[in-house]
Amino acid sequence: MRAKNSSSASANRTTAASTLGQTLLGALLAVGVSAPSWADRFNMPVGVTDISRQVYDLHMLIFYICCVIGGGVFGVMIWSMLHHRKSHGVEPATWHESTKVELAWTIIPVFILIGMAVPATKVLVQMYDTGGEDMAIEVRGYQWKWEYKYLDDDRNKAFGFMSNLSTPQDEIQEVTAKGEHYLLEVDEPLRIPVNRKVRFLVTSNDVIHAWWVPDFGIKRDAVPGMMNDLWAIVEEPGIYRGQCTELCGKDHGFMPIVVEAMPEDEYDAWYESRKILAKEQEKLASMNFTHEELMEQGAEVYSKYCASCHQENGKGIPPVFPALDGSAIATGPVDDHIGIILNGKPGSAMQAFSSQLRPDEIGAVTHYERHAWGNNTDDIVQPIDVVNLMNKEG
Ligand code: HEC
Ligand SMILES: [Cu+2]
Repeated sequence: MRAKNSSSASANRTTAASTLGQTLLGALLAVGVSAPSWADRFNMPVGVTDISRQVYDLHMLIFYICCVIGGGVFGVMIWSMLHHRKSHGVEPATWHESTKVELAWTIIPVFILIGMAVPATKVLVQMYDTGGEDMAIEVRGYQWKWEYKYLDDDRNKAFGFMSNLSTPQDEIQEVTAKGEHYLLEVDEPLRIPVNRKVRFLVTSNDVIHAWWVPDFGIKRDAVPGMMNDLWAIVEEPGIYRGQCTELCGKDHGFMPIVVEAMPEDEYDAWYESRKILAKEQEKLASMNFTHEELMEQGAEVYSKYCASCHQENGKGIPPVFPALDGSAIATGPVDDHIGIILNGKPGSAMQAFSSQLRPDEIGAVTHYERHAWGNNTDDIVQPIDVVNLMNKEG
C-alpha cells in the first residue's frame, strides 16, 4: 500500500528514537531479517509529510516508554517471585501500607503521563493548524466515490471531478488475476503540488465517510453538512494511496483515494490545462450525438456510476436495487427517466446525479439505459433534453 517514492523518505530517517528502536528490534527479534524491513512490515508508515514523521516519532516514543515500563514491572515481578519462593525458605513479610511506596507509584506515573502528553499535544496542535494554506481543495464523499473541487482564492470552484475506482470488474469477480494496486486505483487521481501547503476541506454528500492517506499522517471524517479540514505539505513527488475509513455501505471498500504529488511547475501546467478541459466539457451540453456515440459514452458512465447498484446486466439486486432492464421508468416517458437520475429518490440509495454528472453524461446514460439489455425505446436522448428539464425544474 505504500507508494514507491515514500520508502526513500523512511530509509533516510535517523532520529534518535527510531535508530534505537531499530537496533533493539533487530537485536531482539529479527533473526535473518534486516530490522527496517521487519519494522516496515508491522509498523505504521513513516509517511511523507512533516506531521506524519512527527506522528511516527511520537508513536515510537510512547511505544518505547511502554516497553520500558513493561520490562520494569514484569522484571520486578518475575525477580520477586523467583527470589522469594517458598523452596528458598523465605518467610512472608507482614508489613502493611507504605506511604512512601504509595506516593512513589502515584507521582512517578503522573510525571510519565505528563511527559507523554506534552509532545502529543504539540503534534495535535500542529495537525489542526490548517491556516496559511497556499491552496484549498474540497473533498466530498459519495456512495461510493470521491469528488475533488479545486477552489480558487475566493473559495469558488475552479473545476472539479469525480474520482472513481478503476479496478476492472473482472479482477473483482476473480475472472482475471488481481493487479498490483487492486482496489487502490482510480480513473482520475487528485493532483497536488509538492512543497505547498494544501488545505483539504472534507465533507460528504450522503453518509459519513472518512478521508485517509496514511502517508500524510492525518485522517478526517467526511460528515454531511459539516466541513472538517486537514492539511499536508508533501515533500516528495509520488503517488500516495488511501481508502475511505468509515464503514459507509455496500461498496465501502471500493472508494479508494489516490493522490499524485507533482513537481510544482508540472502541477501548474496540469492545473491550467485541466481548467480548460473543464470549460470544454461544459460545451458538450449543447452538442448533438449519434446513437452510437451516446451508447458508447452511456455504457462508460453506467459502468462507473450506476453498475455498483443496478449491475452491469441491468438486473439490479432486487428488492433493494431495482432492475433497469424492463423497468417501467427506463422504458417510459423520457422526462421521468431523466428526472429520477437528476434528482434521485429521497430516502433511498438512488442519489441525485445532477451535481455529480454533466448534462452530456446524464443524457448519454439515460439513452444507454433505454437501449441496453432488453430495453428498446426508439427515442434518442440528447444532452439538451437534460438541460431543458433542469431549467424547467429551476
Ligand atoms: C447507490 C446505489 C445506486 C446507484 C449508484 C444508482 N442507483 Fe438508481 N436506483 C437505486 C435505488 C435504490 C432505486 C430505487 C429507488 C426507489 O424507487 O425507491 C433506483 C432507481 C433508479 C431508477 C428507476 C428505476 C425504477 O424502475 O424504479 C433509475 C432509472 C435509475 N435508478 C437510474 C440510475 C442511474 C442512471 C444511475 C447512475 C448514473 C443510478 N441509478 C445509480 C440505487 C442506485
Ligand atoms: Cu466511504
